[in-house]
Amino acid sequence: MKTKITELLNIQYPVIQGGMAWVAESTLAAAVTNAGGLGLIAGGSAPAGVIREEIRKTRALVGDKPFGVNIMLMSPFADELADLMVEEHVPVVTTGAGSPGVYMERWKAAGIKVIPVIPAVALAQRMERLGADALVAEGCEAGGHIGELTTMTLVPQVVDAVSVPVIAAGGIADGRGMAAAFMLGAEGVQCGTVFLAAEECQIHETYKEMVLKARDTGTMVTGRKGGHPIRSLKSPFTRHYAELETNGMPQEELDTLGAGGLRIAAKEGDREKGSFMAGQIAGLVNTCRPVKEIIEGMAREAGSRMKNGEL
Ligand code: TUI
Repeated sequence: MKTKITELLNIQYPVIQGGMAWVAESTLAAAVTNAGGLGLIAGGSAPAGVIREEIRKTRALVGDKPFGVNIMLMSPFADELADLMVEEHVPVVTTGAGSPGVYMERWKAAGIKVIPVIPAVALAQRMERLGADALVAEGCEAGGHIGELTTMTLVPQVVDAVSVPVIAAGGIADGRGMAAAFMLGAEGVQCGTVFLAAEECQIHETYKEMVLKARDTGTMVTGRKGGHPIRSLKSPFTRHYAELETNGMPQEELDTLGAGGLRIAAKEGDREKGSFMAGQIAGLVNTCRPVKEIIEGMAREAGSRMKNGEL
């Protein structure tokens, strides 16, 4: 399966695994890379030492095959992670939750492929001007920190506004979604939720079960008022958080509660205190499968649904 993205990243299938904080570590990233996609390690809010370990573990599992690191730009450790990317010769860096402008020149000079995740056209154009190699256009069906636009509306508008390849994200978990993304002009997909339910994903069993059991209406968005909207699975925690928000809890306290909640969800599986981030496509994800089966199934189905049978 050949697209500009497979050529750019030197991968077999144009499937990128989302850089999910507290979720995407070396085991999952290596499984995705070894299955022919691009596995990502999430920088999340971890310090450089932790991510250096994950990079080395991933390399031990994938050899020379490409992988990436996602840098969450709201992290207090974003600066040291930016340096780490250069020191460790990480082949691909994706960024989220902000603009990577200050790091771009250094990364490009080091030969790193830089792929910012963006939720709007103006940001896409800014990132292209800064030298982005490709963009992930992420619609608000996605889990975690989201923008305003849906994948259906965002992707074609970004595709028309830039000349670098566009990867679609938000609401894609099977070959139908992948084929639809291609019809909108995307050249690849980034998936998160479907990999939460992968056999190789190391999250707490409760988190996985919640994804597998979720229905179409099983997620909600909190944090809109404070300007950091987050989509997660409905739970006692999200309902409590929404109440605190309505009752006017200061944004800083809400942010602390939310950020800590993701670690609790992934590591402890505590429904009362955890923030179980997942996308709206969780309703379609009903089986726990090996990564290889997910990626190959998706590519096969997408190919057979497209007019010429080939992506
Ligand atoms: O980044 C994500 N999804 C995330 S990050 C995350 S961890 C977190 N925890 C607590 C609070 C906040 C985050 C969980 N999920 N997706 C990519 C994404 N990037 N979505 C939206 C954006 C984005 C937003 C603003 C990208 C750029 C941007 O730029 C603003 C500007 O003007 O610089």
